[in-house]
Amino acid sequence: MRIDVLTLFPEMFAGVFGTSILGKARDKGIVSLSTVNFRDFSGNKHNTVDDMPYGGGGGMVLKAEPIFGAVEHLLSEIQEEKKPPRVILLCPQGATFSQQKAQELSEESHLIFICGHYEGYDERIREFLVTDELSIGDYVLTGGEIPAMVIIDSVVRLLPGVLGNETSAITDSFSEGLLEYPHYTRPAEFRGWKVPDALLSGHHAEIAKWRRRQSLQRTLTRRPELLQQAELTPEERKWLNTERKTREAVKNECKTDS
Ligand code: 21W
Repeated sequence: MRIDVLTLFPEMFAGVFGTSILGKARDKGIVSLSTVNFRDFSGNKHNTVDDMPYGGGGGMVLKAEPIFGAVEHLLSEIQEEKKPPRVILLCPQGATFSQQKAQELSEESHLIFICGHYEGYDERIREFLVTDELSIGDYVLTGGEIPAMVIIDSVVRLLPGVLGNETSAITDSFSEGLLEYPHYTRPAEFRGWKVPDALLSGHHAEIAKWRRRQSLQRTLTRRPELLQQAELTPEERKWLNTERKTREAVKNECKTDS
């Protein structure tokens, strides 16, 4: 996979792209990670990339020329028979990024990310250049660089050969729609706190059953909305309903007590 990031702050990416799993994926040649400073494509002698908005009002707007110039420069480098890249604009009003989107993007061969920095974009960038608009959630950041890093991290780890243990990408939270069960390692007792007996039993079926129960319970308490999408057996749905009723009863008990 090839990934290019358009940014005014390429230095922000050096550490993230060179470290840990992303650094290894790059060293192995599974992904190429590059940045382009779109100021180099301003096309004017003062190298300006933004301007005042037509119609007035506050804030500055990123100009169309530098962004089109940088993207078209990248397109000119690739052979025409290749599938065209996804051109992804990071912006607060984009669709919220998710594991499903990570999966979808990991099947592409070329991604181009466009990062602005606390500014609006000239609407023609959205309309005539971009294929996707993404946000990472409902909070305000200073720019699209950190969101681009978040998305790239989650996409690259899904590429074949990136994770040592091939099963870990699949069994992680969200991939099967449930939160993970609790993990323990040695010692079996730490400051008097014991590891659950089921995990010490060595009985594989019992361990699997315990873990599945814990996953379901944990998802019910922390992220009940995930259960609507999760793949559950009829028995599991039934068990969750009794669990819900027990919790409801306990809650009502507390109300009458106070
Ligand atoms: C913050 C950009 C506020 C724009 C007109 C002129 C990308 C982000 C961002 C930012 C505004 C993401 C304006 C979650 C985020 C991002 C910076 C408002 C200012 N309008 N996901 N100037 N949160 N944020 N517009 O902040 O670029 S993905």
